[in-house]
Amino acid sequence: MERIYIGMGSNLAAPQQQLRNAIEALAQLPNTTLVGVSAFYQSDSLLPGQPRYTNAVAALDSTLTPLELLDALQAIENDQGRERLERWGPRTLDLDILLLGKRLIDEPRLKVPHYQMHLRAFVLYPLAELAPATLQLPDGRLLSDLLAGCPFVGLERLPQSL
Ligand code: PH2
Ligand code: MG
Ligand code: MG
Repeated sequence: MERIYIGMGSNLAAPQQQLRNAIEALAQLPNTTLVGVSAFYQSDSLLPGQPRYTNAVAALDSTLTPLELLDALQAIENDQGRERLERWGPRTLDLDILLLGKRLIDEPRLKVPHYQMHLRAFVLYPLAELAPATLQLPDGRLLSDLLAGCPFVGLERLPQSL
């Protein structure tokens, strides 16, 4: 059993409701327990000209294999109307595997840790609500160090999330 962190994001079609629906779907995954969900955070899109995003992080324990988990997350994205028109286009739901225990995965379909998680305040601050500051990435970097290098700028933590 491994602790898994999932980054969730939406900037189309009632983003907060999209995240709530995704959380329900995560809780129903086979061989998986939903351990926690962060608050919701709003921020501007990294790509200009798109609606603002709502983001959160979920923690899971699961015995699914990494590719089974990826398939399950993509099925949830598709169920919630995800259209894959362009890379980084606006989306109803994005579910990204951030961390999978201490595994380092470099396969065509799946790279873990998420390659940009250390740069994204909308990932690191919700993650820090669920994980200890001593959390280590596979390369030994500490979550506390990533946070120190990524200021809490442009993020709005919503008072009421779920
Ligand atoms: N995801 C992107 C591109 N830009 N911006 C914010 N604020 N939040 C996201 O989740 C996000 C983004 C592509 O995955
Ligand atoms: Mg994605
Ligand atoms: Mg993403």
